[in-house]
Amino acid sequence: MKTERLVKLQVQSNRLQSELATLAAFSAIPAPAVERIVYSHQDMQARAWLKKLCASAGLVVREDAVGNTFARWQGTNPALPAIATGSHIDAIPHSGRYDGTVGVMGGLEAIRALQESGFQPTRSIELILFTSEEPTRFGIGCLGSRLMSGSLTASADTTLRDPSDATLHDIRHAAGFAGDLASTRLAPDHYAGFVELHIEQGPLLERRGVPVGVVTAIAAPASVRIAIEGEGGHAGAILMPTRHDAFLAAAEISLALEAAAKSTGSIDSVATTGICEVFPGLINSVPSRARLEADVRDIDGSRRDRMLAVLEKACADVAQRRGVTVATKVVNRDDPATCDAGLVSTISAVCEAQGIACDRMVSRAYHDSLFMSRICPTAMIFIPCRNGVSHTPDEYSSPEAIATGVLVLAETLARHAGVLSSADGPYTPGTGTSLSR
Ligand code: HGY
Ligand code: MN
Ligand code: MN
Repeated sequence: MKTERLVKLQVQSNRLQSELATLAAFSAIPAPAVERIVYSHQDMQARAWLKKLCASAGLVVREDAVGNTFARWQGTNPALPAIATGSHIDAIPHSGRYDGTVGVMGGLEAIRALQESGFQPTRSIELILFTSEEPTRFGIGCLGSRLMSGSLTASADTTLRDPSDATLHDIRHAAGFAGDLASTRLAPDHYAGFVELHIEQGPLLERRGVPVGVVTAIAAPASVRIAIEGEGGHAGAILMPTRHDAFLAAAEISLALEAAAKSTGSIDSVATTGICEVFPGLINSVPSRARLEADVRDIDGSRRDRMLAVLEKACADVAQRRGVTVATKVVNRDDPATCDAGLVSTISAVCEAQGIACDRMVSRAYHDSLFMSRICPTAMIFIPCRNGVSHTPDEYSSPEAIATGVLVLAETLARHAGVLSSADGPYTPGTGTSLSR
């Protein structure tokens, strides 16, 4: 089979950098920090700006009932399932400008580079902006891709509430996204494949001096809400032996979770108590209530579940010993994902053809790819970020690193968007065959 690499693929790095800078400015807090909470004014401004950019690239744009946004480059055979790419633009408070946005703006740039190289896809190529990848507003990550993949049902419309106690239903309608939430669900054969470009959010690629990571698996995330009821009272009058201090119970539980993660025997086990609220939160009042939210992950689902079991036991022990009540609620407990071998081999083949070093690796962060893998062959391309830092204002990935990731993404998409002539029959992703133009 005649194969040739795409030539003349030019990533317009200056255009991409200026767009990343523009996107970063849609923020609720001043630079260099970024905050762009889903459906916020800044998020809606950024979405409007991005939709215009996609339209000016000749892409057909549509949004679903929760705001997942799809920008399609129609292929010559639109009946074929598209190959997709994309990521998220929502940003947690006090975060940086590259998490997610590199996958959205880089995906758009990959499409424009292919257009400008004269490539004509047979299978459509679609850019996806996923709604609410971060758990900040609704307490669960990957809201948009969970709904697309059926990992979350339409009941979320009323069960998910934000800190103001407004429902997802009311908030999305106020943002202009109407329609039945069930309509966000995509059929398993809707896409031929999905490839997400993302910063590594870890130090390995930079430490090894390798420009591209080919992700083979995505860690299994779980999050748990823990409510602790103790007894409050006067910080001076209540004697220590009679106290039922809710915060100290919370502290013991958090330390037990840390010990659970450190004692599994694997470096892939991680756990964080990222939220701790204390009531009444006054210096001279013994905490009567505390609320924790814990994030527990591992690349191995059963090892992750063992950590959850240790956490549950620690909650029961602390409740009994300290005379407090502890209620736990598992918000999500997701399986890990294995990336598609065909797409992984295509990305590796593209790197080889381009003379770009690449390493295979796991993703310790979760991504929308975790849920896209439930409905289509999925893989991820990682690029290095400085000191492995992410979710902070000094998150940084160089223009060169980003351009390299876009180049690899563009050619990977092209190899799966082209379909061999009818004599060869339609190309099915997973074989990793490169395609003639
Ligand atoms: O938390 C995560 O892994 C992702 O960055 N939301
Ligand atoms: Mn993130
Ligand atoms: Mn992300």
